[in-house]
Amino acid sequence: TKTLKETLQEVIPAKQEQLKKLKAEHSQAVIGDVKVENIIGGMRGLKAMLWESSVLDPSEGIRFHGLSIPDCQEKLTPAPGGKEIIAESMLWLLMTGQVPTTEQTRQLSKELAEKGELPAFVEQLLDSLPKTLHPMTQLGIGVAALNHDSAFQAAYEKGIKKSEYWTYAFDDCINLLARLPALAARIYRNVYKPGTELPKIDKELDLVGNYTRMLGFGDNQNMTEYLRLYIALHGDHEGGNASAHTAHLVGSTLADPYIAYSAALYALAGPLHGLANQEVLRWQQAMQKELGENVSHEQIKEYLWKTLKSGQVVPGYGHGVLRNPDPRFLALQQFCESRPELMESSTIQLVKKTSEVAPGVLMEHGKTKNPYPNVDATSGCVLYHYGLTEYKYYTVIFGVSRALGCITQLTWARALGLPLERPKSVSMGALEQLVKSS
Ligand code: AMX
Repeated sequence: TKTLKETLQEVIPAKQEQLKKLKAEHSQAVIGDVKVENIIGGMRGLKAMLWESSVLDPSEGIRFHGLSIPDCQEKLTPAPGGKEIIAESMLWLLMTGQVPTTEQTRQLSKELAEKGELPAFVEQLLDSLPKTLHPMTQLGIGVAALNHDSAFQAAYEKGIKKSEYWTYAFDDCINLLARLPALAARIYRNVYKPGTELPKIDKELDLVGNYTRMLGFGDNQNMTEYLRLYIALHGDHEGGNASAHTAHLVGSTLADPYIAYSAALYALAGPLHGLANQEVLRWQQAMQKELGENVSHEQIKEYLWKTLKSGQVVPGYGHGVLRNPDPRFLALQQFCESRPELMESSTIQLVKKTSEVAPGVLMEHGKTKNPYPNVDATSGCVLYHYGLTEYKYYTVIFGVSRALGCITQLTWARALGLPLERPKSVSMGALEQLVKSS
Protein backbone atom coordinates (compact mmCIF):
# COMPACT_ATOMS: atom_id res chain seq x y z
CA THR A 1 0.00 0.00 0.00
CA LYS A 2 1.32 3.44 -0.92
CA THR A 3 1.64 6.01 1.85
CA LEU A 4 0.02 9.43 1.65
CA LYS A 5 3.38 10.97 0.74
CA GLU A 6 4.00 8.42 -2.02
CA THR A 7 0.51 9.00 -3.40
CA LEU A 8 1.06 12.75 -3.37
CA GLN A 9 4.35 12.31 -5.17
CA GLU A 10 2.40 10.59 -7.94
CA VAL A 11 -0.30 13.25 -8.30
CA ILE A 12 1.91 16.33 -8.06
CA PRO A 13 3.44 16.27 -11.59
CA ALA A 14 0.04 16.45 -13.35
CA LYS A 15 -0.99 19.46 -11.25
CA GLN A 16 2.35 21.15 -11.90
CA GLU A 17 1.77 20.63 -15.62
CA GLN A 18 -1.77 22.04 -15.36
CA LEU A 19 -0.45 25.20 -13.69
CA LYS A 20 2.38 25.53 -16.20
CA LYS A 21 -0.12 25.36 -19.05
CA LEU A 22 -2.43 27.92 -17.43
CA LYS A 23 0.51 30.28 -16.99
CA ALA A 24 1.85 29.80 -20.49
CA GLU A 25 -1.44 29.97 -22.36
CA HIS A 26 -3.77 32.15 -20.30
CA SER A 27 -1.79 34.49 -18.06
CA GLN A 28 -3.32 37.55 -19.67
CA ALA A 29 -6.94 36.31 -19.91
CA VAL A 30 -9.41 38.56 -18.07
CA ILE A 31 -11.85 36.63 -15.84
CA GLY A 32 -13.56 39.43 -13.92
CA ASP A 33 -13.69 43.06 -12.87
CA VAL A 34 -12.50 44.68 -9.70
CA LYS A 35 -15.15 47.02 -8.32
CA VAL A 36 -14.75 49.65 -5.65
CA GLU A 37 -17.11 47.56 -3.50
CA ASN A 38 -14.62 44.69 -3.59
CA ILE A 39 -11.88 46.93 -2.23
CA ILE A 40 -13.88 48.50 0.57
CA GLY A 41 -15.98 45.39 1.20
CA GLY A 42 -13.37 42.99 2.53
CA MET A 43 -12.60 41.63 -0.96
CA ARG A 44 -15.94 39.72 -1.04
CA GLY A 45 -16.49 38.02 -4.36
CA LEU A 46 -13.01 38.72 -5.71
CA LYS A 47 -11.51 35.60 -7.26
CA ALA A 48 -7.90 36.12 -6.30
CA MET A 49 -6.27 32.94 -5.01
CA LEU A 50 -5.65 29.32 -5.94
CA TRP A 51 -7.09 26.65 -3.64
CA GLU A 52 -7.43 23.10 -4.93
CA SER A 53 -8.95 21.03 -2.15
CA SER A 54 -12.47 22.46 -1.93
CA VAL A 55 -14.89 24.87 -3.57
CA LEU A 56 -17.71 26.69 -1.81
CA ASP A 57 -20.85 27.21 -3.86
CA PRO A 58 -23.08 29.97 -2.42
CA SER A 59 -26.27 27.94 -2.68
CA GLU A 60 -25.17 24.35 -2.35
CA GLY A 61 -22.27 24.72 0.10
CA ILE A 62 -18.92 23.02 0.26
CA ARG A 63 -17.56 20.28 -2.02
CA PHE A 64 -14.23 18.60 -1.37
CA HIS A 65 -12.66 17.75 -4.75
CA GLY A 66 -16.18 17.63 -6.12
CA LEU A 67 -17.63 15.49 -3.30
CA SER A 68 -20.50 16.92 -1.25
CA ILE A 69 -20.84 16.20 2.47
CA PRO A 70 -23.36 13.36 1.87
CA ASP A 71 -20.98 11.91 -0.79
CA CYS A 72 -18.16 11.97 1.75
CA GLN A 73 -20.38 10.36 4.38
CA GLU A 74 -21.05 7.57 1.94
CA LYS A 75 -17.54 7.09 0.54
CA LEU A 76 -14.97 7.90 3.19
CA THR A 77 -13.81 5.17 5.55
CA PRO A 78 -15.01 5.53 9.16
CA ALA A 79 -13.17 4.29 12.26
CA PRO A 80 -13.43 0.57 13.07
CA GLY A 81 -16.87 0.12 14.61
CA GLY A 82 -17.86 3.70 13.77
CA LYS A 83 -19.94 5.36 11.07
CA GLU A 84 -18.74 8.95 10.83
CA ILE A 85 -16.03 10.34 8.55
CA ILE A 86 -12.63 10.41 10.22
CA ALA A 87 -9.93 13.05 9.90
CA GLU A 88 -7.53 10.68 8.15
CA SER A 89 -9.87 9.82 5.27
CA MET A 90 -10.83 13.49 4.87
CA LEU A 91 -7.16 14.54 4.84
CA TRP A 92 -6.34 11.93 2.21
CA LEU A 93 -9.15 13.18 0.00
CA LEU A 94 -8.14 16.83 0.46
CA MET A 95 -4.45 16.17 -0.22
CA THR A 96 -4.71 13.80 -3.17
CA GLY A 97 -8.21 14.23 -4.63
CA GLN A 98 -8.65 10.47 -4.20
CA VAL A 99 -10.87 8.43 -1.88
CA PRO A 100 -8.48 6.35 0.24
CA THR A 101 -8.85 2.63 0.81
CA THR A 102 -9.50 1.38 4.32
CA GLU A 103 -5.93 0.11 4.45
CA GLN A 104 -4.52 3.51 3.48
CA THR A 105 -6.69 5.21 6.11
CA ARG A 106 -5.58 2.82 8.85
CA GLN A 107 -1.94 3.22 7.87
CA LEU A 108 -2.27 7.00 8.13
CA SER A 109 -3.93 6.66 11.57
CA LYS A 110 -0.97 4.59 12.70
CA GLU A 111 1.55 7.09 11.35
CA LEU A 112 -0.22 9.97 13.11
CA ALA A 113 -0.44 8.05 16.40
CA GLU A 114 3.27 7.23 16.21
CA LYS A 115 4.17 10.89 15.69
CA GLY A 116 1.70 12.30 18.21
CA GLU A 117 3.81 12.84 21.34
CA LEU A 118 4.75 16.39 22.28
CA PRO A 119 8.33 17.45 22.90
CA ALA A 120 8.91 17.82 26.66
CA PHE A 121 9.65 21.54 26.37
CA VAL A 122 6.26 22.18 24.74
CA GLU A 123 4.51 20.34 27.55
CA GLN A 124 6.37 22.48 30.07
CA LEU A 125 5.58 25.63 28.12
CA LEU A 126 1.86 24.84 28.11
CA ASP A 127 1.89 23.89 31.79
CA SER A 128 3.48 27.23 32.63
CA LEU A 129 0.75 29.35 30.99
CA PRO A 130 -1.83 31.04 33.22
CA LYS A 131 -5.08 29.05 33.34
CA THR A 132 -6.90 32.31 32.67
CA LEU A 133 -5.25 32.70 29.24
CA HIS A 134 -7.83 31.95 26.52
CA PRO A 135 -7.42 28.35 25.27
CA MET A 136 -7.06 29.60 21.68
CA THR A 137 -4.14 31.84 22.66
CA GLN A 138 -2.56 28.81 24.31
CA LEU A 139 -3.10 26.66 21.22
CA GLY A 140 -1.44 29.23 18.97
CA ILE A 141 1.55 29.44 21.33
CA GLY A 142 1.92 25.66 21.44
CA VAL A 143 1.68 25.27 17.67
CA ALA A 144 4.21 28.05 17.04
CA ALA A 145 6.64 26.47 19.53
CA LEU A 146 6.55 23.19 17.60
CA ASN A 147 8.55 24.93 14.89
CA HIS A 148 11.58 24.26 17.08
CA ASP A 149 11.77 20.95 15.17
CA SER A 150 10.71 22.20 11.75
CA ALA A 151 12.19 20.06 8.97
CA PHE A 152 11.37 22.76 6.44
CA GLN A 153 13.15 25.49 8.36
CA ALA A 154 16.25 23.32 8.93
CA ALA A 155 16.40 22.29 5.26
CA TYR A 156 15.89 25.87 4.06
CA GLU A 157 18.75 27.04 6.24
CA LYS A 158 20.97 24.33 4.79
CA GLY A 159 19.93 25.30 1.27
CA ILE A 160 17.44 23.30 -0.77
CA LYS A 161 16.02 23.54 -4.26
CA LYS A 162 12.52 24.93 -4.74
CA SER A 163 11.40 21.59 -6.16
CA GLU A 164 12.20 19.97 -2.80
CA TYR A 165 10.26 22.42 -0.62
CA TRP A 166 7.08 20.42 -0.53
CA THR A 167 8.55 17.21 0.88
CA TYR A 168 9.89 19.04 3.97
CA ALA A 169 6.74 21.13 4.29
CA PHE A 170 4.65 17.96 4.07
CA ASP A 171 6.68 16.26 6.84
CA ASP A 172 6.12 19.29 9.09
CA CYS A 173 2.41 19.31 8.22
CA ILE A 174 1.96 15.66 9.20
CA ASN A 175 3.90 16.14 12.43
CA LEU A 176 1.82 19.19 13.23
CA LEU A 177 -1.48 17.38 12.68
CA ALA A 178 -0.25 14.36 14.65
CA ARG A 179 0.63 16.52 17.64
CA LEU A 180 -2.48 18.70 17.67
CA PRO A 181 -4.63 16.30 19.77
CA ALA A 182 -2.03 16.03 22.54
CA LEU A 183 -1.52 19.79 22.46
CA ALA A 184 -5.22 20.64 22.49
CA ALA A 185 -6.05 18.02 25.13
CA ARG A 186 -3.26 19.22 27.39
CA ILE A 187 -4.69 22.73 27.27
CA TYR A 188 -8.14 21.38 28.20
CA ARG A 189 -6.74 19.39 31.12
CA ASN A 190 -4.58 22.25 32.38
CA VAL A 191 -7.38 24.80 32.28
CA TYR A 192 -10.45 22.77 33.22
CA LYS A 193 -9.35 19.48 34.79
CA PRO A 194 -6.12 20.23 36.65
CA GLY A 195 -4.52 17.29 38.39
CA THR A 196 -6.22 14.65 36.22
CA GLU A 197 -4.05 12.20 34.34
CA LEU A 198 -3.69 12.71 30.59
CA PRO A 199 -3.69 9.26 28.94
CA LYS A 200 -0.89 8.33 26.55
CA ILE A 201 -1.62 8.04 22.83
CA ASP A 202 -3.18 4.69 21.90
CA LYS A 203 -1.35 3.50 18.76
CA GLU A 204 -4.40 1.51 17.64
CA LEU A 205 -6.77 4.49 17.57
CA ASP A 206 -7.54 7.12 14.93
CA LEU A 207 -6.55 10.76 15.49
CA VAL A 208 -9.90 11.92 16.86
CA GLY A 209 -10.43 8.71 18.83
CA ASN A 210 -7.22 9.59 20.61
CA TYR A 211 -8.17 13.23 21.00
CA THR A 212 -11.50 12.34 22.60
CA ARG A 213 -9.75 9.90 24.95
CA MET A 214 -7.17 12.49 25.96
CA LEU A 215 -9.92 15.03 26.62
CA GLY A 216 -11.46 12.48 29.00
CA PHE A 217 -14.52 11.47 26.94
CA GLY A 218 -13.14 8.23 25.47
CA ASP A 219 -15.79 6.08 27.16
CA ASN A 220 -18.55 7.91 25.34
CA GLN A 221 -18.74 6.40 21.85
CA ASN A 222 -21.38 8.94 20.80
CA MET A 223 -19.10 11.84 21.74
CA THR A 224 -16.19 10.20 19.90
CA GLU A 225 -18.33 9.80 16.78
CA TYR A 226 -19.62 13.36 17.06
CA LEU A 227 -16.10 14.74 17.28
CA ARG A 228 -15.02 12.64 14.29
CA LEU A 229 -17.82 14.15 12.20
CA TYR A 230 -17.27 17.66 13.58
CA ILE A 231 -13.55 17.58 12.83
CA ALA A 232 -13.98 16.13 9.34
CA LEU A 233 -16.64 18.71 8.44
CA HIS A 234 -14.77 21.77 9.72
CA GLY A 235 -11.54 20.75 7.97
CA ASP A 236 -11.71 22.85 4.84
CA HIS A 237 -13.99 25.59 3.48
CA GLU A 238 -12.10 26.78 0.40
CA GLY A 239 -9.33 29.36 0.66
CA GLY A 240 -10.79 32.79 1.25
CA ASN A 241 -12.01 32.36 4.83
CA ALA A 242 -9.86 34.17 7.37
CA SER A 243 -8.05 31.17 8.91
CA ALA A 244 -7.32 29.39 5.63
CA HIS A 245 -6.27 32.59 3.95
CA THR A 246 -3.96 33.47 6.84
CA ALA A 247 -2.22 30.09 6.71
CA HIS A 248 -1.73 30.54 2.98
CA LEU A 249 -0.50 34.13 3.27
CA VAL A 250 1.99 33.43 6.04
CA GLY A 251 3.12 30.21 4.34
CA SER A 252 3.77 32.16 1.16
CA THR A 253 6.65 33.93 2.92
CA LEU A 254 8.19 30.45 3.32
CA ALA A 255 7.56 30.62 7.04
CA ASP A 256 7.36 26.97 8.14
CA PRO A 257 3.96 25.23 8.46
CA TYR A 258 3.92 25.48 12.26
CA ILE A 259 4.10 29.24 12.42
CA ALA A 260 1.88 29.62 9.37
CA TYR A 261 -0.78 27.53 11.11
CA SER A 262 -0.27 29.30 14.42
CA ALA A 263 -1.12 32.57 12.65
CA ALA A 264 -4.21 30.94 11.12
CA LEU A 265 -5.40 29.95 14.58
CA TYR A 266 -5.43 33.58 15.66
CA ALA A 267 -7.64 34.43 12.68
CA LEU A 268 -9.91 31.58 13.72
CA ALA A 269 -10.05 33.07 17.22
CA GLY A 270 -12.11 36.09 16.12
CA PRO A 271 -15.86 36.16 16.93
CA LEU A 272 -16.90 36.74 13.31
CA HIS A 273 -15.07 33.54 12.34
CA GLY A 274 -14.33 30.43 14.45
CA LEU A 275 -15.01 31.96 17.84
CA ALA A 276 -18.67 32.21 16.78
CA ASN A 277 -19.26 28.68 18.10
CA GLN A 278 -18.24 29.81 21.59
CA GLU A 279 -20.41 32.90 21.15
CA VAL A 280 -23.44 30.84 20.11
CA LEU A 281 -23.33 28.80 23.30
CA ARG A 282 -22.75 31.86 25.44
CA TRP A 283 -25.68 33.63 23.75
CA GLN A 284 -28.02 30.61 23.90
CA GLN A 285 -27.18 30.08 27.57
CA ALA A 286 -27.97 33.72 28.36
CA MET A 287 -31.26 33.28 26.47
CA GLN A 288 -32.08 30.12 28.42
CA LYS A 289 -31.26 31.84 31.69
CA GLU A 290 -33.52 34.75 30.91
CA LEU A 291 -36.41 32.78 29.43
CA GLY A 292 -36.26 29.54 31.46
CA GLU A 293 -37.28 26.06 30.24
CA ASN A 294 -39.87 25.28 27.51
CA VAL A 295 -39.23 28.50 25.65
CA SER A 296 -41.75 29.35 22.92
CA HIS A 297 -40.93 30.43 19.37
CA GLU A 298 -42.48 33.81 20.16
CA GLN A 299 -40.16 34.34 23.15
CA ILE A 300 -37.11 33.45 21.01
CA LYS A 301 -38.27 35.93 18.37
CA GLU A 302 -38.39 38.70 20.97
CA TYR A 303 -34.96 37.74 22.29
CA LEU A 304 -33.52 37.85 18.75
CA TRP A 305 -34.91 41.35 18.25
CA LYS A 306 -33.42 42.40 21.57
CA THR A 307 -29.99 41.19 20.42
CA LEU A 308 -30.30 42.95 17.07
CA LYS A 309 -31.62 46.18 18.55
CA SER A 310 -28.69 46.33 20.93
CA GLY A 311 -26.45 46.42 17.85
CA GLN A 312 -25.01 42.92 18.22
CA VAL A 313 -24.85 40.21 15.58
CA VAL A 314 -26.76 36.96 16.06
CA PRO A 315 -23.92 34.47 16.36
CA GLY A 316 -24.15 31.39 14.15
CA TYR A 317 -26.13 33.11 11.39
CA GLY A 318 -25.00 34.62 8.11
CA HIS A 319 -21.95 33.91 5.97
CA GLY A 320 -19.46 35.68 3.75
CA VAL A 321 -20.18 33.36 0.79
CA LEU A 322 -23.07 30.98 1.58
CA ARG A 323 -26.62 32.07 0.75
CA ASN A 324 -28.49 28.98 2.04
CA PRO A 325 -28.46 26.93 5.25
CA ASP A 326 -24.95 25.54 5.70
CA PRO A 327 -24.82 21.81 4.76
CA ARG A 328 -22.39 21.34 7.67
CA PHE A 329 -25.15 22.65 9.96
CA LEU A 330 -27.59 20.21 8.34
CA ALA A 331 -25.19 17.25 8.77
CA LEU A 332 -24.70 18.03 12.48
CA GLN A 333 -28.47 18.45 12.94
CA GLN A 334 -28.94 15.08 11.28
CA PHE A 335 -26.51 13.56 13.78
CA CYS A 336 -28.73 14.90 16.58
CA GLU A 337 -31.95 13.76 14.97
CA SER A 338 -30.66 10.20 14.66
CA ARG A 339 -30.15 10.06 18.44
CA PRO A 340 -33.32 10.46 20.51
CA GLU A 341 -31.35 11.23 23.70
CA LEU A 342 -29.89 14.31 22.01
CA MET A 343 -33.27 15.55 20.86
CA GLU A 344 -34.43 15.53 24.47
CA SER A 345 -31.66 17.92 25.55
CA SER A 346 -32.98 21.38 26.37
CA THR A 347 -29.82 23.05 24.93
CA ILE A 348 -30.22 21.21 21.62
CA GLN A 349 -33.95 21.93 21.53
CA LEU A 350 -33.29 25.62 22.06
CA VAL A 351 -30.73 25.72 19.24
CA LYS A 352 -33.18 23.91 16.94
CA LYS A 353 -36.06 26.22 17.83
CA THR A 354 -33.82 29.26 17.32
CA SER A 355 -32.91 28.00 13.85
CA GLU A 356 -36.63 27.80 13.03
CA VAL A 357 -37.26 31.42 14.01
CA ALA A 358 -34.04 33.33 13.32
CA PRO A 359 -34.09 33.33 9.48
CA GLY A 360 -37.48 35.09 9.49
CA VAL A 361 -36.32 37.68 12.01
CA LEU A 362 -33.04 38.31 10.17
CA MET A 363 -34.91 38.68 6.87
CA GLU A 364 -37.24 41.22 8.46
CA HIS A 365 -34.24 42.99 9.98
CA GLY A 366 -33.07 43.21 6.37
CA LYS A 367 -29.33 43.61 6.72
CA THR A 368 -27.63 40.24 6.38
CA LYS A 369 -27.33 38.76 2.90
CA ASN A 370 -27.76 35.29 4.41
CA PRO A 371 -30.31 34.86 7.23
CA TYR A 372 -29.66 31.11 7.57
CA PRO A 373 -27.66 29.20 10.18
CA ASN A 374 -23.99 28.45 9.61
CA VAL A 375 -22.19 25.49 11.14
CA ASP A 376 -21.44 27.36 14.37
CA ALA A 377 -25.16 27.65 15.19
CA THR A 378 -25.27 24.03 16.23
CA SER A 379 -21.75 22.64 16.67
CA GLY A 380 -21.40 23.48 20.37
CA CYS A 381 -24.71 22.28 21.77
CA VAL A 382 -23.88 18.59 21.31
CA LEU A 383 -20.53 19.06 23.05
CA TYR A 384 -22.41 20.76 25.85
CA HIS A 385 -24.91 17.94 26.13
CA TYR A 386 -22.16 15.31 26.35
CA GLY A 387 -20.50 17.18 29.20
CA LEU A 388 -17.90 19.34 27.46
CA THR A 389 -19.53 22.46 28.85
CA GLU A 390 -16.54 24.81 28.86
CA TYR A 391 -17.44 26.76 25.74
CA LYS A 392 -14.33 28.91 25.72
CA TYR A 393 -12.64 25.71 24.61
CA TYR A 394 -14.86 25.07 21.57
CA THR A 395 -12.79 27.00 19.04
CA VAL A 396 -9.77 24.86 19.97
CA ILE A 397 -11.63 21.84 18.54
CA PHE A 398 -12.29 23.87 15.39
CA GLY A 399 -8.57 24.64 15.43
CA VAL A 400 -7.63 20.96 15.51
CA SER A 401 -9.91 20.46 12.52
CA ARG A 402 -9.04 23.44 10.32
CA ALA A 403 -5.48 22.12 10.15
CA LEU A 404 -6.70 19.53 7.61
CA GLY A 405 -7.37 22.13 4.93
CA CYS A 406 -4.53 24.45 5.84
CA ILE A 407 -1.80 21.79 5.83
CA THR A 408 -3.13 20.54 2.49
CA GLN A 409 -2.77 24.01 1.03
CA LEU A 410 0.65 24.58 2.62
CA THR A 411 1.91 21.37 1.01
CA TRP A 412 0.40 22.16 -2.39
CA ALA A 413 1.50 25.80 -2.39
CA ARG A 414 5.09 24.59 -2.01
CA ALA A 415 4.62 21.77 -4.55
CA LEU A 416 3.25 24.23 -7.11
CA GLY A 417 5.89 26.82 -6.30
CA LEU A 418 3.26 29.48 -5.60
CA PRO A 419 4.80 32.91 -5.00
CA LEU A 420 4.80 35.31 -2.08
CA GLU A 421 1.29 36.72 -1.75
CA ARG A 422 1.35 40.47 -2.16
CA PRO A 423 -1.82 42.22 -3.35
CA LYS A 424 -1.81 45.93 -4.16
CA SER A 425 -3.50 48.29 -1.74
CA VAL A 426 -4.84 51.73 -2.63
CA SER A 427 -5.59 54.86 -0.61
CA MET A 428 -9.03 56.52 -0.79
CA GLY A 429 -7.48 59.38 -2.77
CA ALA A 430 -6.00 56.97 -5.28
CA LEU A 431 -9.34 55.20 -5.49
CA GLU A 432 -11.12 58.49 -6.27
CA GLN A 433 -8.62 59.12 -9.06
CA LEU A 434 -9.11 55.60 -10.40
CA VAL A 435 -12.89 56.07 -10.38
CA LYS A 436 -12.59 59.39 -12.28
CA SER A 437 -10.39 57.89 -14.96
CA SER A 438 -12.44 54.70 -15.34
N1 AMX B 1 -26.68 39.13 12.83
C1 AMX B 1 -26.86 40.48 12.68
N2 AMX B 1 -26.40 41.17 11.62
C2 AMX B 1 -25.74 40.47 10.67
C3 AMX B 1 -25.55 39.08 10.75
C4 AMX B 1 -26.04 38.41 11.91
N3 AMX B 1 -25.85 37.10 12.09
N4 AMX B 1 -24.86 38.68 9.67
C5 AMX B 1 -24.62 39.78 8.93
N5 AMX B 1 -25.15 40.86 9.53
C6 AMX B 1 -25.05 42.26 9.12
C7 AMX B 1 -23.58 42.62 9.00
O1 AMX B 1 -23.03 42.94 10.27
C8 AMX B 1 -23.61 43.78 8.04
O2 AMX B 1 -24.03 44.91 8.77
P1 AMX B 1 -23.41 46.38 8.46
O3 AMX B 1 -23.85 46.67 7.07
O4 AMX B 1 -24.02 47.24 9.50
O5 AMX B 1 -21.92 46.24 8.58
C9 AMX B 1 -24.75 43.38 7.09
O6 AMX B 1 -25.54 42.40 7.80
C10 AMX B 1 -24.28 42.74 5.79
O7 AMX B 1 -23.41 41.66 6.09
P2 AMX B 1 -23.27 40.43 5.09
O8 AMX B 1 -22.73 40.93 3.80
O9 AMX B 1 -24.51 39.63 5.06
O10 AMX B 1 -22.20 39.50 5.85
P3 AMX B 1 -20.59 39.60 5.82
O11 AMX B 1 -20.12 38.83 4.64
O12 AMX B 1 -20.13 40.99 5.96
O13 AMX B 1 -20.22 38.84 7.15
C11 AMX B 1 -20.38 37.16 8.81
C12 AMX B 1 -20.35 37.45 7.31
C13 AMX B 1 -20.32 35.65 8.99
C14 AMX B 1 -19.18 37.79 9.46
C15 AMX B 1 -21.70 37.73 9.41
O14 AMX B 1 -22.82 37.09 8.83
C16 AMX B 1 -21.76 37.63 10.92
O15 AMX B 1 -21.27 38.51 11.63
N6 AMX B 1 -22.38 36.51 11.47
C17 AMX B 1 -22.40 36.27 12.89
C18 AMX B 1 -21.08 35.68 13.35
C19 AMX B 1 -20.90 34.26 12.84
O16 AMX B 1 -21.78 33.43 12.96
N7 AMX B 1 -19.71 33.97 12.30
C20 AMX B 1 -19.36 32.62 11.85
C21 AMX B 1 -19.27 32.47 10.36
C22 AMX B 1 -18.85 31.08 9.96
C23 AMX B 1 -17.42 30.84 10.36
O17 AMX B 1 -16.52 31.49 9.87
N8 AMX B 1 -17.17 29.93 11.24
